[in-house]
Amino acid sequence: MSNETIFSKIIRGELPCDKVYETDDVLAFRDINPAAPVHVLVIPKKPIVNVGQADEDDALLLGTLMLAAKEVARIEGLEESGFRLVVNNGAEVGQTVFHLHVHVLGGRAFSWPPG
Ligand code: DGP
Repeated sequence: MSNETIFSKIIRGELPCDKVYETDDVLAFRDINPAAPVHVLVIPKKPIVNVGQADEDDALLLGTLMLAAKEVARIEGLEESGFRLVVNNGAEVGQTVFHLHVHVLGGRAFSWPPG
């Protein structure tokens, strides 16, 4: 199954993004429709659909994604105030782009449980 999404175009530089952080393996950029004062998406450059479709071979990359999210939080000055990481897995829970991404959210108070 092809996993060409809008994020593929962003990774290839065919669509612009407001980049926050990049390595050989991951890219982080601001969400186009921010849900908080800080709302950054961290994605693997490998086109994994979501966590549910990741496999054992992706273990290192999944860890790298979490550490990249932590680095984004540091860059955005969220270490003291805290931040929330969200990973939607499937359309039923709100996934709209089928390329794995970690939402890094911060800069306001959050309630629990999420909606
Ligand atoms: P999700 O609902 O978890 O699949 O989140 C997808 C997010 O991607 C959503 O918050 C909006 C964001 N998004 C969709 N298209 C674009 C785009 O072209 N550029 C940027 N920066 N963000 C996008």
